[in-house]
Amino acid sequence: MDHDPEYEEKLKEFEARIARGEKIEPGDWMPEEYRRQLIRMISQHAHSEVVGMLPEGAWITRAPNLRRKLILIAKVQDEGGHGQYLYHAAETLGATREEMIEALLTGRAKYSNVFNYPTLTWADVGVIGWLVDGAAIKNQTMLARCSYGPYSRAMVRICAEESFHHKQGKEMVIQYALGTPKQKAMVQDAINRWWWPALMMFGPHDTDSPNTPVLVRWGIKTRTNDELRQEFVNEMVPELHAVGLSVPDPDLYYDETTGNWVHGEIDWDEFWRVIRGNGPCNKERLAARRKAHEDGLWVREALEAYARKRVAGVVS
Ligand code: BYC
Repeated sequence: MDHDPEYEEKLKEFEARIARGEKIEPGDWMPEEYRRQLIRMISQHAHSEVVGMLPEGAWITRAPNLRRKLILIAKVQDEGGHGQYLYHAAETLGATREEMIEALLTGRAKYSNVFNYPTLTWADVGVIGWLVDGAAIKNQTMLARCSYGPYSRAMVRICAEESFHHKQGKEMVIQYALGTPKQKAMVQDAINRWWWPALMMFGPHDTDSPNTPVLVRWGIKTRTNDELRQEFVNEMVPELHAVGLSVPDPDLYYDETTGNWVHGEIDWDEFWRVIRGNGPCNKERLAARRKAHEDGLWVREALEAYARKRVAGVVS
């Protein structure tokens, strides 16, 4: 394929379009590897949204007041909606919903490492909003400018909703950090447990990231894993310090020459263990998704029956 002149010509034009900042749309010519990479990334992203509903969803019935409960219900519902936009974006590339869901439910597909940890206290809900959604927004703001039209447009809408999630989490964390000693201890404990998984969300270091070069070449990623992680750490550390919270990293220091907060070593063994299915909650998360899928069978069957009747002209 590399030496096929016709392919080379198409590839050149495709890359020129990306260089001009044009969006690639579903029917347009694209290299198979571009399609494969996008299906991989978008479907994993969709799975992350629907699995990501579970850790916070567990606290809906235990929210401390009606205002917090309403916010949390809206947030969890938004994540389900994000999953929908993303599955649709992947479908425009030829992936079917059935095969994507099957890959998730059988444990073949990856989804974000961060959702395989338990939510032990109410403060986790605030910390997920501030740290986890904060990390997600960093990455997704970049993806809103990606070269594939349907993914980039889905991201614009998702980022708008995520920024609400981020703000409600930040408001909650600040309130508890400045609250009673018990509230402050609870929120610090949540920061201590979520800090490292949030840093891992950006993916392995650039030197260990096999997909980054091709994703950057074709404008899917415009920043690398390490660049985004550094930007996140630089923003988060002063904000946490400002409200009297600490970062659970004894090696963290401020480098005057680069202006960066330099973090200590990430436990990559833990990262690989979690994303290969052996984190603290992987089995529980997949069991919950399987149950939801089975419980929803009657809805899918009813919709199919209705669609058949419409085609037959029995209902309008
Ligand atoms: N978790 O070559 P690399 C949310 C995998 S949800 C799991 O650097 P890439 C929210 C990676 O897939 C937001 N796996 O990969 C929802 C690859 O394996 P494969 C989720 C990870 O793609 C509910 C291998 O490691 N956001 O906001 O260049 C409630 C090597 O990595 C992770 C997205 O999904 C990880 N963290 O870069 C609250 C954004 N990192 O596939 C909030 C879209 C790496 O080759 N995705 N791996 O077998 C991306 O931007 C990129 O895929 C990543 C990784 C930056 C995550």
